[in-house]
Amino acid sequence: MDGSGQGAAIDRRVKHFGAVRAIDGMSLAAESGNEEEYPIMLVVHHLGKSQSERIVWLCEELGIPYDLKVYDRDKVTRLAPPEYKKLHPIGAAPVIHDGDTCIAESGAIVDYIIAKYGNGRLTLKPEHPDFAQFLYWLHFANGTFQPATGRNMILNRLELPTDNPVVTAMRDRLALALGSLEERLKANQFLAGTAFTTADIMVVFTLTTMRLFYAYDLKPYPAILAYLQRIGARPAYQRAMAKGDPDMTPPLT
Ligand SMILES: N[C@@H](CCC(=O)N[C@@H](CS)C(=O)NCC(=O)O)C(=O)O
Repeated sequence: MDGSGQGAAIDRRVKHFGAVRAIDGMSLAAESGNEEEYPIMLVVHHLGKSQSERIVWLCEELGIPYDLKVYDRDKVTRLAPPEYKKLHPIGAAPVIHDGDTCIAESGAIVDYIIAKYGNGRLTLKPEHPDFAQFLYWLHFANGTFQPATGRNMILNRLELPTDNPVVTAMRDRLALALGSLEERLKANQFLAGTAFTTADIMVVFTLTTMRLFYAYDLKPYPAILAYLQRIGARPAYQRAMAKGDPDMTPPLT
């Protein structure tokens, strides 16, 4: 290897991440015909049953090479183990490394990977008629929907009376979020419209795996359930779930 060009990039993957993973990454790049475009290998640190599944799924949708490191949650606290907490000062999943760069926060990581390796895929340009909708649902995921669900999860653990005004207000907020998703998906195949985008990748965790932590009912939302069937049929989603959480049946119903 001469220290420059593709040979150096391949060598680096082997050195950093081990031969088996490097071979996996190279074959993925070869399949997508993008070896030249992806000289750097990402490391996705996935905490079991967590929002980092979004990043595994994104990499699978894009067909980019990446090394997956899976960490189990602490059995008692269900939090990330100490080795995960050391990865980034925020101590929460997801975290990625891209060479010397380390970033956390799902939305930031999704935007980073799309900007660097997306080649215009899974996003919409400002000229696109659905651009505003795309941005809205992309940010709705962690700006409104996931916080609403998380607050209900915590309140549920406190076992407060069901008529407690805070409990009622938070349930109403979640119902409003689910109702707006239902209305959107009644009329559209995906959240941005006809195109599958990172808005879908951001929202789906809260509709699926999050229900293992707060088991809200999706039966009143047939359009959401039909959407989840479309998501579950995507080969990249299936691959991501099988790699990241092989013991979990994704909650799609
Ligand atoms: N807004 C953050 C949320 C990060 C977060 O709360 N991650 C959870 C997993 S879903 C976590 O790491 N929990 C374990 C812990 O806090 O130790 C993001 O989207 O990245």
